[in-house]
Amino acid sequence: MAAILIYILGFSITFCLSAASNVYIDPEGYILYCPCMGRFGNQADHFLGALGFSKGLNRTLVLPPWIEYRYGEPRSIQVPFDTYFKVEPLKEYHRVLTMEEFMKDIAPQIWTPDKRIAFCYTMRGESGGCNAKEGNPFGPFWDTYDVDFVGSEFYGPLHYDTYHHDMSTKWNEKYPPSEWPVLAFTGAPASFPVQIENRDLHKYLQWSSSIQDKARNFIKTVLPRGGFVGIHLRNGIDWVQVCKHVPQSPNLFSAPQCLGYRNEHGTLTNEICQPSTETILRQLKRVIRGMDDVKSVFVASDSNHMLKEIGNALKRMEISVHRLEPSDPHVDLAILGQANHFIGNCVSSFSAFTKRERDARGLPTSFWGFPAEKAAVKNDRDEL
Ligand code: GFB
Repeated sequence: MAAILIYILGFSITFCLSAASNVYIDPEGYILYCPCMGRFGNQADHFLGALGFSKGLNRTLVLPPWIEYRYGEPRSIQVPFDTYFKVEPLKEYHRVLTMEEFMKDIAPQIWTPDKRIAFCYTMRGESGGCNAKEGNPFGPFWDTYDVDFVGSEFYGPLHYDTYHHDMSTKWNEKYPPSEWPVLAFTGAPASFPVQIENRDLHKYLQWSSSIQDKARNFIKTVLPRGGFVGIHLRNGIDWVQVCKHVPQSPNLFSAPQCLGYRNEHGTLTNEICQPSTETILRQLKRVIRGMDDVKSVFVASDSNHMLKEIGNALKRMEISVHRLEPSDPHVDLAILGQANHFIGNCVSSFSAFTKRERDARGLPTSFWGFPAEKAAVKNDRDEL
């Protein structure tokens, strides 16, 4: 009996620890994906979905870099995952490693160039197959790691909702890790906006020390001592285009975060998507009046911070208004996460990031233009 046990143990260890390098290879396999849709907020939504999906399939998740776009540059830039977030807290939930670690240590053992198959739901592009490297950011993403694909695999009709339909079993039956050690997806194996079951995974997503320090330093050195309200004003030209879809889209983008996934809390209005100056000032004053010891307002925006308008409106309350300069979206988010109260844009996935982070810590959030104002409006308007 003992001999059999020793034999089995010996076999498993040989299987898991590659002889060549003593690197641990997960016998349950790996999931790799390109966060090829949208900017940071979209990618964060997708990341939580991919994390839940990897847990469902019991495969190690390879943490992809964040994809960024610089004005005037034709190719995306890939920023290592751990530039913005800590890796360790994620391990409390599931097995993960960075893309850089995977390519350096694991790929040479189990994902050599001849084994690189791209996964997609169905044909992508003109020439058959997944065309995983066609276009930006697809090509630049895989090029960053010198990855080329030798084939394509269409996984439809399987999908990513591992909380229903016995989906994990179906994936593992069709793609057993022994035959398919790596599933490399052309896009995120996740839905947008984030599936409700994966929202809470945000608690494992914690800012890197460098982002955290920058946010703390700003709060300590720039904001006056006392409480502060953080607000997100999403008002650039791209957003004006997005809000044109309001009449046809009762639950546009991240709107389920306030309206509910089935619109159980209401329908989208233009004031929720692009609140008027009047709404912003009125709502901000109302929030401040309901709080103790607010000394400042921190404004994050992709375009117009409205510092003058807000400063004038709050002058009598002796509240100062601040923004971060130069602009930095991740530090903006980390500061918003620390505010005593946050007012966000319900449609924006950038705001959704902060909402989830604050929910995880039990901090309050409200949204511009939601719920629709009735009686309170008139009283407040009279005071403006
Ligand atoms: O994050 P994101 O997917 O959120 O894209 P939305 C918006 C980007 O705009 C952010 C910048 O990643 C930032 O680069 N941005 C937005 C900001 N708000 C701020 C801010 O307060 N501070 C700073 N520094 N930067 C949607 C996308 O944006 O916009 C869609 O989801 C589409 O894919 C649409 O592109 C037009 O959900 O707000």
